[in-house]
Amino acid sequence: KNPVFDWDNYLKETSSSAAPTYCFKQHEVSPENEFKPSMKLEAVDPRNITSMCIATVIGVVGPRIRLRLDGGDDKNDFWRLVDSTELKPIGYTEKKGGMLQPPLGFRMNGSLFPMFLVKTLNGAFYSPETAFKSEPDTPTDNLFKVGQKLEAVDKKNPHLICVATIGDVNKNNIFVTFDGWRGAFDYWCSYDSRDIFPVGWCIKSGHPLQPPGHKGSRYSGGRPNSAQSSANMKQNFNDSINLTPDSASDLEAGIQESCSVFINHECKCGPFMDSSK
Ligand code: MLZ
Repeated sequence: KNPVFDWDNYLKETSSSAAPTYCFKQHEVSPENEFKPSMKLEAVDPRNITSMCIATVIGVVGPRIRLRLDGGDDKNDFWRLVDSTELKPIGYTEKKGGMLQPPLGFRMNGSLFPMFLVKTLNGAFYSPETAFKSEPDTPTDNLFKVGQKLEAVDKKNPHLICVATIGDVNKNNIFVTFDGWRGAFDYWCSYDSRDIFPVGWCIKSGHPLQPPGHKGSRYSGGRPNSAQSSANMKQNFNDSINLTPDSASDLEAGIQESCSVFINHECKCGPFMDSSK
């Protein structure tokens, strides 16, 4: 078991401060998690956000649940907070006059979906209405400041909530950088994202917190748009795949010339490629 991460000490060591709680779209006290594995509910399909699907609770950690869409595969599980507006009790969509949809990648012929629905819900363990908690208020403005610390979901490993720093602020967006990971997991998101939490949220909510990595601090908390950071990102990427500056520029030119590059979606592709494409 991991020892509890010592935020007080870390803030002192890094002479930084925590982003104030009023910056975040999170409840002061996390709601209770009443979901249990195998319970069913309705959830927005994360890969097709206009669809409401049937989902099954696969795991429960603190105020978060791990979900799998019924009729989909087991490679696209996702995590949601129990106070997410994307979660609804079984029956919600029909009551609203809508229709439940097969998940993206439904494993049967679409014409079989109505029958599949009946089967998957027959005798199922429905999540109780009380398990669905109301969403927190949205802060009226983006009040984050560069350098402030927070806890944030690692979108590439979404079961993890990790030690992070605000690397940049632009209008309604913030750049979340993960301490000690040289930029490999950093991302932009809206200031009212549900994936970011104040310092101390994990311990208060009974959720594990991943401590900083050991990959040096060259790129922790840096600004991604400055020439310096961009150079750092290239250097880090080259380091990570053992490229010399020469072979790196050949590779870069090659990537820009060719029409398509096929890459494994699990790869960390560095600054030149988007692994989601
Ligand atoms: N096993 C992975 C986890 C990295 C998680 C980083 N979180 C910011 C790795 O070591 O690459």
